[in-house]
Amino acid sequence: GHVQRLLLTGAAGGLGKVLRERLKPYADVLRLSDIGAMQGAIGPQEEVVPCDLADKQAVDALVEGCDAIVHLGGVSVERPFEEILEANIRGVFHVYEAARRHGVQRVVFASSNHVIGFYRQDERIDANVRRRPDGYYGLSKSFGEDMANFYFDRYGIETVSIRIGSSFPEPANRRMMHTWLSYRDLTTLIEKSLFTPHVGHTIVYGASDNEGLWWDNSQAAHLGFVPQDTSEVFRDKVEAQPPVAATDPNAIYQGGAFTAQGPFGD
Ligand code: NAI
Ligand code: 15L
Repeated sequence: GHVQRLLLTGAAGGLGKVLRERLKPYADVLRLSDIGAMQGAIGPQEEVVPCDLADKQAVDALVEGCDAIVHLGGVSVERPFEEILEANIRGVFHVYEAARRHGVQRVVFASSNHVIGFYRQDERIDANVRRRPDGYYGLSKSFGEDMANFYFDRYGIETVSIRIGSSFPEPANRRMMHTWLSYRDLTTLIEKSLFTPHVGHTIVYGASDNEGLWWDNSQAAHLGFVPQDTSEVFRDKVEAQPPVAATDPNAIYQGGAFTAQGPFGD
C-alpha cells in the first residue's frame, strides 16, 4: 500500500522519531507534526507542521491535504485530568472532526494497554472485553476508541486502534516481557492498519510474539498481523533484575504501575 500524504502526529516523540524513518516507504510525503521541536534535518520527503492538538482550527489546517493519519500525539503517561483533557480528549476529537471535514478515510490511533490496565496478569483477554482503564490516560484512550467507533458508524471513517503494549528498544522489566512490541512489529502493524481494506473500527493489541501473552488478537485476524520478534531474547537480561514483590502492581495488573498513580493534588 501507498498514500500520497500521510500525517504523523506526535512525530517528535519516542515512537514518532522511529516511525518517521520507517513509514517513508508508504507515502510520497510525510507531514510531521508535534507541539515540541522536531529533531534533525528535514528530509526531501518530509514537511513539518507544528500544532497543538488542543487547538481545533490548527488541527483542521494540519489535516487538510492528507490522505491518512497516524495519530500518536498527546500525553503518553498518567497525568492530571486537565492535561489529558486538552491533548488527548479534545485532541482526538479535533483529529476526527478534521478528518471528516477533509475527507480522510483512514486513521490509525495509538491506543494503549492502559485501556484494559486493571485486568490481572493471570487473565487472558481479547478485544471484546469490557474496558478497565487504569487512570485518566487510559480513560482518554478509551474515549479515543469510542470516538473512532462513532466516526465509523456515523461517517464511515475507518480506524484501527492499536492497544500498544510497551514499544521500546528492549523490554525494561518483567512486566514488559509480556507487553513488549518491537519497532519492527509496530511498523508492520501500522502498515497493515493503514492498508487492509474494510477494517471498520478494528481494535488490535500491539505486542510481539512474546511468551505467555495476555492478549488474544483473534478479533483482528483480518489485519493479517504476524509479529516477527519476541521478548524472549531479552529474558536473561531482564531476569537478572531484582525480583518484584508479589504485592507490587507491576506483578499484579496488566497496566502495572499506572494502576497506582494519583490522586493528583489534594
Ligand atoms: P511520547 O510522549 O514520546 O510522544 C508523544 C508526542 O506527543 C510528544 O512528542 C509530545 O510533544 C506530543 N504532544 C503532547 N501533547 C501534545 C499536544 N497538545 N499537541 C501536539 N502534540 C503533543 O510518546 P510515545 O512513546 O512516542 O507514544 C506515542 C503514542 O503511542 C502516544 O499516543 C502514546 O500514548 C501511545 N502509546 C505508546 C506506548 C509505548 O510503549 N511507547 C504504549 C502505548 C501507547
Ligand atoms: C503506555 O501507554 C505509555 O505511553 C508508555 O510510555 C509505556 O508506559 C507503556 O504504556 C507501558 O505500559 O509499558
